[in-house]
Amino acid sequence: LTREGGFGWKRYHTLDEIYAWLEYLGKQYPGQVRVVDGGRTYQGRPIKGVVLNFGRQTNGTERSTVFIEGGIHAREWISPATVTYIVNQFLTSEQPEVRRLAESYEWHIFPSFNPDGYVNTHNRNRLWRKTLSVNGFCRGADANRNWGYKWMSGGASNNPCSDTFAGRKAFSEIETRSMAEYIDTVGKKLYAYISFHSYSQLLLFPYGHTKAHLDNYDESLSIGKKTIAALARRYGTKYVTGNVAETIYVASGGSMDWVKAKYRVPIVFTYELRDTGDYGFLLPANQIIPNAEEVLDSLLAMFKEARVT
Ligand code: ING
Ligand code: ZN
Repeated sequence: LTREGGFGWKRYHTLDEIYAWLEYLGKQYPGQVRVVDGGRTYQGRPIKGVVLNFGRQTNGTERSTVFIEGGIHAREWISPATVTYIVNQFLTSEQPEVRRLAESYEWHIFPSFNPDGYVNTHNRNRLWRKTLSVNGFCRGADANRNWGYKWMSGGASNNPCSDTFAGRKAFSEIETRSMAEYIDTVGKKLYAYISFHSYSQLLLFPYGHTKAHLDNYDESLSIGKKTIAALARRYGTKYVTGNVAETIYVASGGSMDWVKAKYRVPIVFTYELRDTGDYGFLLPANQIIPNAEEVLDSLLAMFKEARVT
């Protein structure tokens, strides 16, 4: 086994490989890594994550927890790959800035919010997006339209066969319901919530149901600009930042909007990772590492800029 436990970021991994690696980390770093179960999926799989805590948080405020969400959409493979890369860097990097970031917070990190869907993209349909619940003749709800804030108020479908089907009701999906319950256990401590999607090279912040500039819009925009500037520095990759509704489209029932509205978390962003459409969801595996490197650069800047409490 290498330092990463034989895992690596030269190819995309299956759910089983990701889960085996998380368990390996729990054994390898018993003082820093706790493997946690966020709940079960429709097909009975666990939603596994890790809690990283290096035991000397310097953030010093009530809000000393960061939540990272990956893979809520099954086909966006670069998302779980980026999230596992970040976990590995937090555990193994010797760069002072990375160490400082890792050790300043308690991290709750879930590489795949949609394990059934992810398995489906490996076994049957590479471009599957939704969960796999049965809804009449069609399967699955869009797990990023199913959260209970402004549910079904734009950019979501009531047709079970649509890729943006919002579900029969808010939190109809066991995946969103159980992850919301998990987030409730840390909600008041959250300093930041970061979610990873692909593709389009955007750094989005709330809200998706309205173009209005709500909560700490100005501050989010200013942090967003500095974050994408840092991202571009390494390889020149250009991102655009702004709220969801103005920057891509109106979309309601997303996880980050629910977290922002319920807990007034200061730093809430969704990355739309590489690329801008040449490969789209089928981003070649040789881009996993450069993509993740520039994202980690950008996170260092984001948390340096973020001085709100
Ligand atoms: N994009 C996101 C989607 O769910 C998004 C954009 C982010 C919408 C946050 C709402 C809230 O449509 C992709 N590519 O899935
Ligand atoms: Zn997505």
